[in-house]
Amino acid sequence: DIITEQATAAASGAAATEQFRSKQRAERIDADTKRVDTLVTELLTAAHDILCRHKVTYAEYDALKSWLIQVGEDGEWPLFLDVWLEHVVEEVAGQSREGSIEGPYYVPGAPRLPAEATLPMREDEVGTPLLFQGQVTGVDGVPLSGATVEMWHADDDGYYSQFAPGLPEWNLRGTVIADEQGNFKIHTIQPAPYQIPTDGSCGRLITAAGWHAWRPAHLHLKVSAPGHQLITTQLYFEGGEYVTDDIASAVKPELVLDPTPVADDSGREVTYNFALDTA
Ligand code: MBD
Ligand code: FE
Repeated sequence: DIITEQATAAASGAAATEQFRSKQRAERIDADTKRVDTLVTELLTAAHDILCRHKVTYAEYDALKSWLIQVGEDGEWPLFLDVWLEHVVEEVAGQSREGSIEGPYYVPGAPRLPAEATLPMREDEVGTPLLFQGQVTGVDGVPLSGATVEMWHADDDGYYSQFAPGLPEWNLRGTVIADEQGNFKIHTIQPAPYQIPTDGSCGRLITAAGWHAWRPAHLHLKVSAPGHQLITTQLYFEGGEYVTDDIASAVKPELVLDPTPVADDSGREVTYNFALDTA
């Protein structure tokens, strides 16, 4: 190919918006007038207070208006919300200490794979090979036969399949079915840090505010078993760039892996276990 399609914020935003619409959590919220009144009034009061305290001008108000309109046009609301707000929602939900945010790039229905498997990847997939292995048990330590470990992550260029052009549909995405003892061994490559697209509204905000645009390299996981609570989490790499300075504020110390080199130095491996609460 002479012309290679470039990754754009608008294309990845549109895909993330589409994904969100199709997988939106099933529970519908009943319009509770009191709750809506309380939350929206407090949000607006906080905004009014900022406008007053900083004497925000008409020019700044118009800049805000035009930026908000553009976020929607770029499809970047999922990105904006998951980077700057989801970590607090996750903390409040306080599901498990092992949990972390889902982010905008989860796609349900990745190919089902046996307990020891290699994630779908290109023949020439770049990156340090990584063996991620462990066991899924209940909090009581009882192995959960046939637990499901869904993993998805970016490639060595920081791109997610289905959200950047030119990648196979399920690249670096899989649904691994653990064995009778709840054990799994997932062969993949180590992802690279993820950069918020610089050519969209979120990128413009980051530049305008003088921030950096990076998340540390991470693996996304959803681990589940019948009768148990789902864990949605992310795992990071000890010493990796941005681990102490994640733009999405989603790193917790217990989520940082320290893989060791394998015997012939052909890659790295790490063991990480999951203990699921009963439903
Ligand atoms: C990501 O890859 C991600 O995991 C989050 C939370 C936000 C933006 C991009
Ligand atoms: Fe991610």
